[in-house]
Amino acid sequence: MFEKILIANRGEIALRVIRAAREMGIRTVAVHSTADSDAMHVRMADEAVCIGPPPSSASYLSFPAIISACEITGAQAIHPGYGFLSENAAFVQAVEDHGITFIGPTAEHIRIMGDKITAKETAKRLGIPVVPGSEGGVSSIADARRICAEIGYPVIIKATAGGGGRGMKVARSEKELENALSTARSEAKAAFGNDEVYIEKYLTTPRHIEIQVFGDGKGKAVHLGERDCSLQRRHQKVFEEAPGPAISAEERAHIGAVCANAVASINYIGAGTIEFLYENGEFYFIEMNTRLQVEHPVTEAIFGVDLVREQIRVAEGLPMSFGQEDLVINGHAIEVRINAEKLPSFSPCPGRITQYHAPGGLGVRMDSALYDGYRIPPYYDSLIGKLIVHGRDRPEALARLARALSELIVDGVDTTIPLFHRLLEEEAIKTGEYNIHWLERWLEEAYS
Ligand code: MV4
Repeated sequence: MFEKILIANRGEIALRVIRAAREMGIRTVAVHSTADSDAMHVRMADEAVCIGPPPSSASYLSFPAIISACEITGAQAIHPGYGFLSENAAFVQAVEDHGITFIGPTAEHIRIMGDKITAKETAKRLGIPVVPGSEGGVSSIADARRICAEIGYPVIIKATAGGGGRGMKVARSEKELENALSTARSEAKAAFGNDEVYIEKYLTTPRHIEIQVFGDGKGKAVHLGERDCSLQRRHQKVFEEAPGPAISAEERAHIGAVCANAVASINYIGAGTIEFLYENGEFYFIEMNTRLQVEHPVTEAIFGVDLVREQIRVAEGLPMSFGQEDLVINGHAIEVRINAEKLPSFSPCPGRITQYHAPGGLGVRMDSALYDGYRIPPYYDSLIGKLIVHGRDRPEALARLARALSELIVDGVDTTIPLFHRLLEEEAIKTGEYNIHWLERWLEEAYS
């Protein structure tokens, strides 16, 4: 049993991990930059170690600083949260080389899924449905023309080293192909130092549906249904819900079993998310995330499980505390991301929080590291809280969200809270009839 773990992260996710550890009787070590000396995760952990100056590259991303903090405090394991080092295979390797347990998947699984072509090949081999397209990277324009003639236009060109929407180009016809290919290549080279690209059939109006999986690393795995995360702005999720309003119980059971079997067969350990585009009743794999995700609380709400606790358990070699038969959906959950951003530009808005009041009551969870007087530093991302609501059904969750938002006070900086008040008035949100393009189109109208 771990006696002490280190959390290599900050903000709400650091608190999330500290909370799970404390309930398990495990002591916690926070790490922080000099910009975060007053942060809540530093106060809430049992111990804290300053690991460097404000830029993440010199603190939250520094292998030697974090590994030294482990050695100084005697922490036996590291939880990476999300972002930062959570999907860095070289970090996992370094941690293990120092005899420390990484609370997450193996370096090898992270590496496979980090390369989008290898990820897709692996998914296909494991029986997961993928988007039609090139087998691996595309080398020549002739190659590209042949593939696109086969799959039909429109097509999308993606960077092998990409992800999160960067380095993608759509070609609507053969005329546009050559240009799209060379632009995608040079953008990929500039952004990732790797100009390899691959081609897929472009799906015009899909939903983003992701399946939560969890493995014990010993050939056992389960799925915890899907989340619909279609409401995004510039590849940043804004509003997430579970279950997906467009997914039937039969579809869930089928794609869920496919995903659980796939990760079981590779002895996957811990939490993972298999991302799909969903259109006309079909699922198409796009990527796998080998970490706990920001939006994991909606899944926790409807299944009544603690995913961080399970991550810690399996990292210790303990079995998962549930099997597939124990995982029954109860109601509906929605998360909205509260960012310190000024609308309509969504430009970051760091500064001092003059007043913070979290909503409460039945079915309300506020994951945030804010407090009265806290100064949001300008160095990190703008997520300052997640409001998660749970109801017996979707209408109840929506009503609860409106009620909870009306109680939430974040003064001193601009936030995305007003956006959600407006969003909840929309018919498409009430009915759940939206896709990956809906939010950007609505923002153009609503904020013009
Ligand atoms: C696509 C696509 C349409 N067709 N792939 C964007 C981020 C990356 N994870 C995958 N992305 C997309 N891949 C094919 N074959 C459309 C998108 C996409 C998108 C996906 C999910 C959520 C929001 C999106 C917004 C624009 C484009």
